[in-house]
Amino acid sequence: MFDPTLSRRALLGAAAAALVPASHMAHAAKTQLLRISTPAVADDWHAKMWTVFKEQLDKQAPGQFEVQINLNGSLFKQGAEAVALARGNLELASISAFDIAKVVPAFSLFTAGYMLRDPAHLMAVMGGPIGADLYKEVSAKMDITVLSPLYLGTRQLNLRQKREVKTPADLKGVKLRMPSTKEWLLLGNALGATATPLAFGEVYLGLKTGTIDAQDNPLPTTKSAKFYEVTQQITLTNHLVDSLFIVVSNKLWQGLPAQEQQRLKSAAQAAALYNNTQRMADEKNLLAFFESQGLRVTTPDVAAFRTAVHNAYAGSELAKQWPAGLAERVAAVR
Ligand code: KDO
Repeated sequence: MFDPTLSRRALLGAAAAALVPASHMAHAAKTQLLRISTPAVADDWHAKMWTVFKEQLDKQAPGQFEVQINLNGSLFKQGAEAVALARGNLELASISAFDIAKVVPAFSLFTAGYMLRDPAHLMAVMGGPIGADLYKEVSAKMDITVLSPLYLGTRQLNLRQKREVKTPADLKGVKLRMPSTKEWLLLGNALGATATPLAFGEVYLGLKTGTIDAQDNPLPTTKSAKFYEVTQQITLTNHLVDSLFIVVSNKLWQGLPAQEQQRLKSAAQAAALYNNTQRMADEKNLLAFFESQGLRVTTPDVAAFRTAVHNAYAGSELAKQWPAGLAERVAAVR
């Protein structure tokens, strides 16, 4: 229906816009859009960290950046972010070692089970000279710049039904959901299960309906994505100290003045620190929560899993692509 008040307001708005001084228009045009895409659910720490990122930028450079946070893979689906960044269709994302390994084979070392000891080891490796060298290769080959590594958590098995799981042999025939790349499938099979590819957004329903028997994720994600509602057991395999990398498109990065680069980097580091702190605290406390929800928490023979996984990787095509001595250098980092 025709609303005279609205139309008068609209006309006044248009008139006011026409009177905006040119200097202000120039300022408005300078605002840099930062599109972020992540498959993470709103409640997970690596989704919430982007608000920390945004708040820090808004404080340090008011009006300079427009930060647009897209969750649940709503802008780009899981795994598609790196290509979108390289093409300049996306400015920022948190991508995994698995995503990077598709283009930089050395990175697949960090997709291997039982390679990193704990979050401190991960951050020391990725924040030190090994990380710095690899990031140069990432920038050259993928057209993205790593602003900060972060800790996604230590991956644990989460089963739809209760089951005795002591060694990898006990997972024979278990359809263990993994993301779809060959590096992920290798990990799932190395654990003794039948790795079954499925996107993150479909895991809840897959567990509910029984198209898959299990999934593996760090405990904070098993909570935030509510997988505990449709599963009965958590088995503490600790098989992967998992990482993500906050990355920015070189199309944006290389055109930014040094001060703005510094602001983005510092906001990314603040976001990563927030994520890491919250996540590690959660990992200490969540088992009690899962038990209160009726899940059984079990401890398998981790040494048996470690040996089987190491053997599986030792004979793999993937390991042939690891630069000589890199695994030893990683292990020596304290
Ligand atoms: C997953 O699909 O299991 C995974 O944990 C893989 C990670 O690399 C990362 O993509 C993560 O999902 C998403 O960020 C959702 O938490």
